[in-house]
Amino acid sequence: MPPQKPYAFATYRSEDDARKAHAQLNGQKLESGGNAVTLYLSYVDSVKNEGEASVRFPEGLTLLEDFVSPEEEALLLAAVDWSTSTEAQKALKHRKVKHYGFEFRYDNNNVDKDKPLPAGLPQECLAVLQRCLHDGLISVLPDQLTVNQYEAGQGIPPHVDTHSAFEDTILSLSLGAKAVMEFRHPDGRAVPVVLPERSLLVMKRESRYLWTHGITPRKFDLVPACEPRSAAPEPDVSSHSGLTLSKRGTRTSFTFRKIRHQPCCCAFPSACDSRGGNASCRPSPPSLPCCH
Ligand code: AKG
Repeated sequence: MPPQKPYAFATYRSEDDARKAHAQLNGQKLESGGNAVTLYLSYVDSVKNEGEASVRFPEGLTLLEDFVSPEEEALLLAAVDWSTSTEAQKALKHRKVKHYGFEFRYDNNNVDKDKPLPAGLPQECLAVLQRCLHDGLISVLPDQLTVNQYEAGQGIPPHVDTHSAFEDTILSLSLGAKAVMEFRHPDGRAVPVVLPERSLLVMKRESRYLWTHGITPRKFDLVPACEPRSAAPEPDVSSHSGLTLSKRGTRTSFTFRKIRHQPCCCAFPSACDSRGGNASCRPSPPSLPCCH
């Protein structure tokens, strides 16, 4: 499936198979959820990968695959008790959210820094966070955790985490299922990043302060047909031979942040609420009434 194109390529083992498919499918109508589409088929001998311009990760973004084991993943997922949720959490009609350490307020996209929650971060997170410290991904332990649970079809609007609320490094651990997170630069560049289950996304500097990140609410993602399995700090996201559809499952993310107690003095004043810039780059509540 070439990106941004309304067509896909299918490869058949033999010319005979291709002819049969063409004869049976060309002009057929498909009905799906009230939408009707007609399939039009053409033959091609070969496909050039010219649409795959190289797209680099945003500066400061690192994806570490298999950061937790399947056993740790199960332990972390079991640590979240979804039966108790506060008023603020219930107000979110879409994905489920739970906060630890400090409540994240979706009305002002900030935290009440003088009102820590009675329980800190679940102790099940400690081994993972110690590994982050040991590997130099963070220099201090986070004190705020947001757990988001997305069913297929759910997402989170594009946003930059409020500069004045949190320090530089933001960690997001993906558990249970993969999803594609989209990063967008104010100049219009967009970089889709596949987050496999058990991977850790580390957002620092430009990727944390300037690029928005979000997950489009949909049931399928376009992912590389041969997923790169590399822990390289800035992989080339186009290093694949094509894209295919991946069905979304239930993804639970653990986002770890450190509360900021001094004004932010990042290198991105246009996006910095400490310098009077756009408070959080999140769409204002009236345009997105029930999400982030
Ligand atoms: C947030 O809670 O602000 C997030 O961006 C969550 C990201 C994720 O689900 O990985």
